[in-house]
Amino acid sequence: MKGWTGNILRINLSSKTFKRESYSEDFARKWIGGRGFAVKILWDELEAGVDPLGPDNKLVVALGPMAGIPAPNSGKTVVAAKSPLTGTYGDGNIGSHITIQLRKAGYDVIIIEGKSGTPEYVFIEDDKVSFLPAKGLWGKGTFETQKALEMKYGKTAGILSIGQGGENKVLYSVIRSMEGRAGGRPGMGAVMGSKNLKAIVVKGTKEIPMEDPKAMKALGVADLRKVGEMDKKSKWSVQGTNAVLAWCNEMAALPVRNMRLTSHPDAWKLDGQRTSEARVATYGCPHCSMRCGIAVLDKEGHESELDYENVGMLGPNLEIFDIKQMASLNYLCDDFGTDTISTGAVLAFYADAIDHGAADGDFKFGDAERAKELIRMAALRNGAVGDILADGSMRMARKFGKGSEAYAMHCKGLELSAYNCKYVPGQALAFGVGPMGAHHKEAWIITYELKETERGSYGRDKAQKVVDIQRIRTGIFESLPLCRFPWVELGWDLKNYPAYFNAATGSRWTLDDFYKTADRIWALMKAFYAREFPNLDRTADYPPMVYFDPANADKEGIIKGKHLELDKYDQLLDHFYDIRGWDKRGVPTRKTMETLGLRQEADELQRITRVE
Ligand code: PTT
Ligand code: SF4
Repeated sequence: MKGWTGNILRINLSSKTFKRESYSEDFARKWIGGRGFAVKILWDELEAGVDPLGPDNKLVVALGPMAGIPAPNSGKTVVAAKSPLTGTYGDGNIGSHITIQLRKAGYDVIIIEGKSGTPEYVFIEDDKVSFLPAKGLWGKGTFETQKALEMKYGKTAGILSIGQGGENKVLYSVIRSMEGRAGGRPGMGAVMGSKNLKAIVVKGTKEIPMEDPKAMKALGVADLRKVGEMDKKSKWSVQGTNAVLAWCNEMAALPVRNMRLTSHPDAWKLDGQRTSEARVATYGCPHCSMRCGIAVLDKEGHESELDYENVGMLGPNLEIFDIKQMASLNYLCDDFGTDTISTGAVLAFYADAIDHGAADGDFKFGDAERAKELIRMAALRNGAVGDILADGSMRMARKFGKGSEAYAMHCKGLELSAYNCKYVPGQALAFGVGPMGAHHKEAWIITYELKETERGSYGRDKAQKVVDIQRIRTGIFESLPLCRFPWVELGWDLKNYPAYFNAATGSRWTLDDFYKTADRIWALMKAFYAREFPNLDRTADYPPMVYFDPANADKEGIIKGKHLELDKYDQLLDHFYDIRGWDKRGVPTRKTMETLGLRQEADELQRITRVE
């Protein structure tokens, strides 16, 4: 087998043992790598109902045939587990030196099982694994942890670590790497913390296997240069992801005040031009020629790396428009290792629930100093307030009651990213149907929808577009895995990706092969959800109910009086299920699963819930 290492490293933290296992070429070609490997491994190895924060959950670090090879933006790693936030499959895609080092150590996958008795980190050096005490690291933030491990193992060592958020099992804690990378929104940091695992460090010395290394290197290096030239020409990385903020504000799609409002006159204070002007450093992932990590100084003088989601959720969504204060909230999330998107949503929901008399408390929109305290309290689970905030919006709403469930802005427990879908039905569908919850990484159709379609329409074309984008993102970018930005932001031709894959693996795949694999992965992700929640129905695929409430419609501006309509959303959902071959509850049918080569999985699912 060329292109893949064919090896999995299985580490058991309870017994302090490890073993190298191989996987077959059939497995590699059926699941590609990254998310594909992770969802299949977790489906096979986890019993339904397993405690996500117990020793029987497993953390999977998964790479694929493009990971770490010289090709545009190939420095990404998938981290996955059963999520403590949503109770189903969860993953994240993180830029890290671990992508390169793990492949050089001879592995495509690490499976971490069990739980260490005391805080530890693991050091993987080619075929050796050491279990080392995390004394001196446990209780520390991610910046200090990363620095200490870099001092010991070198700047290019592959390092994944957690902060106090993960240690204290904050349900939306992430895994961090390098200066400003973060991944695993649905609580992958908490899964590490529950295993008493502070960090994973990897160093490898072997060659990454490729069918024709010389040809692949020539192609990849030339293309990295071309992507860099396209970026310079388009100037995309001057503002990076935050270029979209001004557009969202103009289009009435910005999250403001717990997504109650869709634009704000002060939003310009945080837009791409302002964050770019405040830049003091630029960071990025390995193997990238369009680095997008813009760091600014926060109120306390720390470097804080900003992306659009961070700015949108910690700025306008909390009605905080002071760039330094917003950057302070972002820095704290990074240091504690808690997700910026969920943090912004949780705090906004808390302020909204207090406003509406559903919760007691003293937090108000716009209060940056109190927001800092609350982020700290959540990360440390300080007191009853810290504890409830650490559990995320869905559980907060269950506790608060009094109708607050309607405006807790999550789907399946995962908080919405920074696109306010008050009157954007296609993007609302993209959030609603995500088997992991509401994450723009699955399908970001908002620019297409607002630029190229009638905004308020619920046509089949929108459902088709959601499926098309899900196929591209999961089949190519989450599974090879690679960063999607050359394609999304610079228009780098998708046909380049089968060319890299074929050069690395000696295959003759076309884009359709990736899309078919993506459908298989998606069907299994939704089957995973159905196995965990056998009584599911289509309401699991609805966006927050406040979007359907006429009283929530904007009182002024370009979408004045507009809101989503439930009967029409149901029609859109029917189109989506029909295109995917899922039943009216949103469960893949037996025919669909069998066509995708998932007969065994359909049989297993049938033992737990109805498979039509
Ligand atoms: C990603 C999510 C995003 S998506 C952002 S900003 W974005 C937030 N970033 C956080 C952060 O920072 N610190 C923190 N404590 N929490 C954070 N949570 C949020 O996490 C990220 C980039 C970005 S920046 C995006 S869009 C793209 N995402 C990709 C993806 O999902 N898949 C893929 N194949 N390529 C992608 N390229 C881009 O990567 P999650 P990163 Mg990320 C500080 O992890 O869980 O997927 O959530 O990994 O290396 O930091 O790169 O406007
Ligand atoms: Fe990382 Fe940004 Fe480069 Fe993508 S574009 S690889 S997220 S630095």
